Amino acid sequence: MTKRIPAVCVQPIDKDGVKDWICAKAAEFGFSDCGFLSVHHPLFAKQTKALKAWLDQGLNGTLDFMHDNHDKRANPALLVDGAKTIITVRMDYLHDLPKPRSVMDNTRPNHAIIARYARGRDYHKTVRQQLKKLAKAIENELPQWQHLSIGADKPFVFRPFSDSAPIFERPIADAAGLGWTGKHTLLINRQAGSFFNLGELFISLDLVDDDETHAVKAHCGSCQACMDICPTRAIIAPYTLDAAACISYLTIEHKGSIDIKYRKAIGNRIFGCDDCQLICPWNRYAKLSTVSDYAPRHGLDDIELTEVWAWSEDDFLAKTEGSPLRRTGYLHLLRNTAIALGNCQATGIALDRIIHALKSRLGMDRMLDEHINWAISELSGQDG
Ligand code: B12
Ligand code: SF4
Ligand code: SF4
Repeated sequence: MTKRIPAVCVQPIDKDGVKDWICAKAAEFGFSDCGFLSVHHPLFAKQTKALKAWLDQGLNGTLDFMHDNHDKRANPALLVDGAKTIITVRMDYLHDLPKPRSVMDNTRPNHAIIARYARGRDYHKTVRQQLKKLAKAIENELPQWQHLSIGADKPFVFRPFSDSAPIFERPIADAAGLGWTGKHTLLINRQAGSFFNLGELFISLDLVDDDETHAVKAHCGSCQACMDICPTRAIIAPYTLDAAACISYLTIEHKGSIDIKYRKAIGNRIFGCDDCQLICPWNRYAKLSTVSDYAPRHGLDDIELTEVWAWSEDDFLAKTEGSPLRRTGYLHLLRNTAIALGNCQATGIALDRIIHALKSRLGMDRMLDEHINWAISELSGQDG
């Protein structure tokens, strides 16, 4: 009698299986979550209207690029010819878990505070690099997906983005189910808080219906801790940020002089601000990053203001290579550090040394001089 060999029943993969496969692969490349949205989703037209209203109120400060490319924002298919689906991903960036519901950063006023996302390698590079790997992995799999009517038989088109194009990244992630939009305007995930970057991979595979949405329930409730803690009161209403008043904008994006009315509130933050996230109760669930690129470089998570102030331009270039800090430039980092030194706490010899160090840079640039003189006058009031 011949022995019967049981047939191995391999279920052919379906569309949902493809999405599960992609998300599992994304996890291998360091992404903690992943979702899908059609490039034709109705949110793009709606969000473009909301953006125009925001711009009409002048809440963008000097972020002039927000006025550009509204056609592409409203119709992301214009960004990548042939793209059908946006894969939206999150990458957690924390290296240390902050104390829940508290802003401890200000307890060391002589230390420079650099926003947590910016202490290691520039996320724009990391996220896009990992998305490209994901795209290549998908491309390799296409022969297995030919039986599905998702376009796997056509030439594969893809393009990765992370804060690198006129794309509504947070609303895309929100609609695809990666979390909800908090009153501070950032995306929050119930299991992981908000300390993550977002990225998108546009692909030509047709994986979702045009109006398909997986939005999750919002969980801010009656809380408004982020609005109350904001040092400059930049969250002017729930879900509305006056970017021009946000310390992140002032210290990273804004060129030239920083309005005196914000200088005390900036405290010792020399690049970005995390306060509205630090206080958010959902960040008690924040996750540590699994991606080594975010690990702090050059001690940027624990550095004295006087050390940054002493950097030469060559030091700046060496210590910020491949880092988001490059964006602000040497002069503006000095400007921010001058403000922070004006807000630091020192007496006696330490104070004399700081004032001496501040004076030593006078004459380098007129805008910087004005901040140095402000800092000296603030400090001079401290020792009496
Ligand atoms: C411009 C910009 C900024 C500006 C303005 C921020 C802002 N909130 O608009 C500045 C320089 C201030 C900034 C700061 C920061 N940013 Co930023 N920024 C962006 C950028 C490039 C565009 C955001 C945008 O479109 N703003 C325009 C406004 C109009 O959009 P909006 O917030 O969606 O506002 C609408 C909603 O509020 C909506 N609305 C009104 N009412 C209601 C009600 C409800 C219920 C809902 C849901 C919505 C809603 O209408 C508004 C008008 O359109 C994105 C990247 C990208 N391409 O998307 C990153 C991005 C949003 N930033 C990011 C980060 C990390 C930060 C900082 C935390 C950095 C830091 N530590 O210093 C801070 C946080 C400040 C804050 N509280 O938002 C991440 C956010 C990740 C996350 N978890 O959500 C992004 C996605 C970049 C990335 N790829 O990782 N940023
Ligand atoms: S990042 Fe800082 S300044 Fe900007 S909204 Fe949040 S708490 Fe306010
Ligand atoms: S602090 Fe409160 S209101 Fe603000 S985003 Fe977090 S839960 Fe929402």
